[in-house]
Amino acid sequence: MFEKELNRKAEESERILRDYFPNEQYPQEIYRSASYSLFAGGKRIRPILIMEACRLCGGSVADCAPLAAAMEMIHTYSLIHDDLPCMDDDDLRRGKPTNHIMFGEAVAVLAGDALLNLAYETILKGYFSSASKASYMTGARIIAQAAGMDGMIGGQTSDILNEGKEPDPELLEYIHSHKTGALIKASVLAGAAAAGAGSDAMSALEVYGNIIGLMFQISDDILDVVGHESELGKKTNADAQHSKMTYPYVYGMEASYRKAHELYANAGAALNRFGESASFLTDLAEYLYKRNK
Ligand code: GRG
Repeated sequence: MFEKELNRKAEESERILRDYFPNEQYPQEIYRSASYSLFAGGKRIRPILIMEACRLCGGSVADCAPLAAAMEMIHTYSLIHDDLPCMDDDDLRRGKPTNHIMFGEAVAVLAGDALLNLAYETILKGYFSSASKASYMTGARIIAQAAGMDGMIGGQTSDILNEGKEPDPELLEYIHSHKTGALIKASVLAGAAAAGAGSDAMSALEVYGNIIGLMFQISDDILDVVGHESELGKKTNADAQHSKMTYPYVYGMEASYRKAHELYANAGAALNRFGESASFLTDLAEYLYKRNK
């Protein structure tokens, strides 16, 4: 039942992304490169979070579709750039050769840039048709901030600059909450904001967003150690090879499993005020906790 609903929402995200992706024109290579990564079969967790938080707070898909598309474009650009030789230097992503392997480094950099730009173009397009412009722009601002220096880019910078350092819990918390947690939390909050959610609902969703953001990254750290390349669609053991500041590195595997479980156990409680209508988000926390890809 949950899996069916998850697939339906992933397909809806796919449709929205296709609606906002431009038709190919000259120079075709950049359209092909951007589209190659955007439609490479991601799980679409972030747009799903946006749409579901929006619904939970009384909004509809129409209120947040451009924000959902923009978030996935930003996420995909970050993956393209993260895989570049100057960053994590990966040649497999979403089960396919990475963008720079297919199109060369220069075009991959440009495809990341193009997706980031398309994200903001999509957000601006959506503004004109949005029913509640102030709420929509609040959501847009949450996304922009989370993607920037006080969010994902800050986290990525710290991640790269601190490779090979001694275990440091404070640094780990900064890297995880910014590099990965920021976009996940922002997805929940932007969807809610687009629906005009009040401060109580926003606070509850912020707690939920923080919990699943950290849980998602700890699972990612664990999967990098024990996961399978064929299921994950990317190389494993990459964190140790780059001497990354990960949860298993700082706390060990046992404590990492325990922490991920503790976060999962608390995710549902954060949404108590919404009652049964939050069941999809509660189930999503379980799905993310138990994921193997
Ligand atoms: C280059 C500015 C810039 C930022 C990069 C995304 C990121 C920041 C780094 C990626 C490193 C990484 C693999 C982190 C783990 C968490 C994560 C973002 C996993 C990928 O997200 P999923 O599992 O991927 O949602 P799919 O492919 O399903 O969309």
